[in-house]
Amino acid sequence: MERTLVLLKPDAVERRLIGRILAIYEEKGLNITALRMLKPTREIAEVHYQEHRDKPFFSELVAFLTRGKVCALIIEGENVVKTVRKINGATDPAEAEAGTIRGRFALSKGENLVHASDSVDSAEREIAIWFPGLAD
Ligand code: IDP
Ligand code: MG
Repeated sequence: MERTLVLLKPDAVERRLIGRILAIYEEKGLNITALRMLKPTREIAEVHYQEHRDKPFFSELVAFLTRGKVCALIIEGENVVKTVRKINGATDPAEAEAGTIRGRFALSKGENLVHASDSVDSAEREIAIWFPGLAD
């Protein structure tokens, strides 16, 4: 079964939106098969977002992800990578469809509540970072 790596970022935890967001994935019929709460180290954040290391917002992004606890999830289901990206909505909440998580609950392109892997390969790379015991 396909897997994806989801993060409920520090803004989601601070705003006490974990329960509502988890319910959205579950109501879709997806299975949450692993879940942990942790405050990411700088190293984890930098490896997770390595594709963005040359972007102007990289240091802001790492500071954001490491400022508090995140809720890391593995979600499984048919076409789960694409489906969760669709449920989350576009990166910029101003562009996100109104029914998506970012469209409903977020305003800021930086603080946009959720991360989800963008491909099956990314998912396996990211699962190895956040759930080293559950890597393939
Ligand atoms: P994604 O989360 O929708 O996959 P990416 O382009 O991979 O979007 O960007 C990763 C994260 O970096 C975004 O979710 C957002 O938190 C942050 N980010 C992206 N673009 C900007 C920006 O222009 N300014 C500030 N933060 C940004
Ligand atoms: Mg991305």
